[in-house]
Amino acid sequence: MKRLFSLLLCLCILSTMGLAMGEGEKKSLTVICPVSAKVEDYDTNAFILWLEEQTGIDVNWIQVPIASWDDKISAIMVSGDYPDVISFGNAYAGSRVTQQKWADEGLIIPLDDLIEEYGVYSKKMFEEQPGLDTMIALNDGKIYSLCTYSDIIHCNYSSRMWVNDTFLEALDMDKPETLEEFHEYLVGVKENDVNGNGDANDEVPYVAFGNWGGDLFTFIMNSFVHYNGRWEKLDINEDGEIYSVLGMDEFREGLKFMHQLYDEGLIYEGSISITADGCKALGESGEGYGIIGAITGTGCSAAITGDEIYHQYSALSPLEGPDGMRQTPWYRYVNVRESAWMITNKCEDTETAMKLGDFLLSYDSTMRLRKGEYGVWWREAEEGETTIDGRPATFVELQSYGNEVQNSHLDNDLMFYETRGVFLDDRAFGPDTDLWSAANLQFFMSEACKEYYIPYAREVLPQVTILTQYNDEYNVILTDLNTYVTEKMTAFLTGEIDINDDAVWEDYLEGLKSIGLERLIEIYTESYEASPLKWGA
Ligand SMILES: [Ca+2]
Ligand SMILES: [Ca+2]
Repeated sequence: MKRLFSLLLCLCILSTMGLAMGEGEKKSLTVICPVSAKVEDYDTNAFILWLEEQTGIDVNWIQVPIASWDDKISAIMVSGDYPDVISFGNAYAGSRVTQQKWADEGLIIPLDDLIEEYGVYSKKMFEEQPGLDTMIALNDGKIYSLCTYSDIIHCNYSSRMWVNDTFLEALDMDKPETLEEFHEYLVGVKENDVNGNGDANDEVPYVAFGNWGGDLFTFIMNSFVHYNGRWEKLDINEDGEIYSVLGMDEFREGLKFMHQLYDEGLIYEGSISITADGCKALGESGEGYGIIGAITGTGCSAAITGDEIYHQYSALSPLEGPDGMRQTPWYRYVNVRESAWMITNKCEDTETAMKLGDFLLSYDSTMRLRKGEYGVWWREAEEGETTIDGRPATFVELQSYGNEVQNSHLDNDLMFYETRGVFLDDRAFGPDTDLWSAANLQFFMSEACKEYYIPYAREVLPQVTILTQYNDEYNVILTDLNTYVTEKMTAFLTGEIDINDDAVWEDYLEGLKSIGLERLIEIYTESYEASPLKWGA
């Protein structure tokens, strides 16, 4: 039924487009977008060819390597010679601030009337995701860009820890539930030959690599304080007051604990600078024996995918701290990528620009954009094929992809509407039901979230748009603060400065003050009050 509905919608929009374009008249558009390093070339990409054929629109793609996007797009906008449509695709960091600026300057146009008149899939998305249209609106309440919606459960709960079950067994321990038990486990790994290779010193108790969700601090800090790991590290209490965790006694207690682990040789020293590849090399350095006792990271893929070693690891729930705190940050709004489809004031055919953007949000387009060619990378499920929880599946993945460069799908580029079902939940599970296999990595992470993290989730403060008049001031404080805090946290961790010394702590607090932490909170609070995004809504 769902399929039929989607097919009807598809026919409906195609006939509308055909009518609007007139007989034989080919529409054209110019679109600029950052291109993933995993995508070869839009001009020959299978998804793009399909898209242009389906819509009858000939698109001139201005492809910018994602690494140079920020510089390139700024220069193009300043030059005044910019195209019909700008998509920030997956280069969305800070894009809302930029979007607001361009809207204020009249470089991009409001889309509300165009959505009303031509929107099919955008309307459906806004209907299915209540509050999304309000959320992406700018300060004047109008929508200036369509967005990508990508509901990936492991992005919502990205602070995770993995422990080695074989080591736990060797130590005759259950999975740690408290910080104390976790400490006991790490000591056990350090002192004993838990991997059984005859060497008591080759195990690494705890390692982290500094990627998103995998940093050294976030998982453990959440046993002390509401720590979201984001740059501004602000939180909101039950009374709706916004505060910073950075000067709190509980935050200091967390740092003391981290320093203790470091001091006792339980944290891998290279954790501060290690890369994902470095972690993987470390995890695989045991020639068939597990090496790492505990590792943070979005998957444990970074260190322990591949062979049998992978099977030794499973997720660890948040740990209970000394005052009973036990939680994981819930990044509720991380699903939304703004600035994915902006129509500029240079665009003469706004109807075509709107219709193409709208079509990208359809099921058919999303599946091909994200998963690749139909029949090659995925197909519709047949009767009897079921999901991991036993429901009838919608689709079957025929090939999974990792970091290879390809030219069939667009990775995370451009714009799409990916519900949790489209991403994973409606996918057929099997025939390879080994959760630890590389092909099932998404299931592995998803199941871990459901079982180990969601029961302890606490929503983080929504990341709101800072009011335009405060932007520059805010960014200066934020950058200084982040540099300062990152440096201090590392110095406290290693003992370069003493976390147990009150005078040193006072000095650190003074530093926060002189950078302007109070002012940062003030600006954020005012912006939060003006924003449609509300914590706990
Ligand atoms: Ca050992
Ligand atoms: Ca050993």
